[in-house]
Amino acid sequence: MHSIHIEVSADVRAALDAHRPVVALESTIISHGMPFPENLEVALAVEQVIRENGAVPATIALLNGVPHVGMTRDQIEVLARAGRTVTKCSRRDLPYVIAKKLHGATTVSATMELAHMCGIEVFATGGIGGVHRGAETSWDISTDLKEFSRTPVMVVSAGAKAILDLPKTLEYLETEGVLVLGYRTSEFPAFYTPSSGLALSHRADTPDEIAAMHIASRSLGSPAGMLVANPIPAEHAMDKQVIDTAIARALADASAQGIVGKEVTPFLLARLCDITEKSSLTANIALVKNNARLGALVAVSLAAQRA
Ligand code: PSU
Ligand code: MN
Repeated sequence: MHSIHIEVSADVRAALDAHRPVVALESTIISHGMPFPENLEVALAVEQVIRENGAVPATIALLNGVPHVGMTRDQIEVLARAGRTVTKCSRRDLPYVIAKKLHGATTVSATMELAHMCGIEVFATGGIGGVHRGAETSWDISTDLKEFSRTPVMVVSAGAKAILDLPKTLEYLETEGVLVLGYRTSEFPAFYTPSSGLALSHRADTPDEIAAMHIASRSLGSPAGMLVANPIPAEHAMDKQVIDTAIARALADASAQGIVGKEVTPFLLARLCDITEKSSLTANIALVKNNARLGALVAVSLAAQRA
């Protein structure tokens, strides 16, 4: 068993001890995914959506090297104001940030790992990392994808952004034995738009079905997590032409400026926000809340089915 100290907030601790529903939230979306002050407003609003739907939110980050699961408003504000100066922390970065006693904002992979260590099984976010376009030469494949194969946490997301190579991302997940479940859709959603044209093999139409599949996965003893792909609601979706053009420009800028490694995703997210004059941010906020709601409903169902 692990022996590292994790600072679990009192409300999250109480919920876990009583087997009540808890939903994990990541913090890179706060520090590196959105500008201040919208990032702070969204982080707090998303927690509220989870509470309104019957679960306890557990925002995860490292403060002075200590992993925190469940954070206060003031702690979230520290990350929101610090923005991209906080260390973006994927699984490989955790030992460094812990030993150096740094602040770290957790990506999907590190959030899954810390959530799992605390017994949290449901995690809601916006988009996951994936196989980048040009990966056949750059080898840029997010460690988020590998994490799904070894950590049994369900992640509710709006699919993956078309800054990525979506067909390769789905192929990678299939190779790693990860169930990708469309929620009320048979297509993989493309984050800002509800569809990518890529068919999914599996779908679910109710939170109960999703929870039952997670229970089945756990009862098989599978180490794998699950990706629940929840499309952006139609009324908040962006125009495909507008977002595709913005993505092409952002990718060209990244390439011209020689952006590589862990800087790629934050750079692209910030460029998209600028290029679209924040209309991408408005869509992003709507879909994160939508994912938080579904995450809470699934966590509630999971607790009920196990009771
Ligand atoms: N995609 C988004 N928004 C985000 C991220 C990805 O649409 O905020 C963040 C998540 O924290 C994700 C991380 O885990 O970026 C992936 O980074 P990379 O591509 O460097 O693995
Ligand atoms: Mn990468």
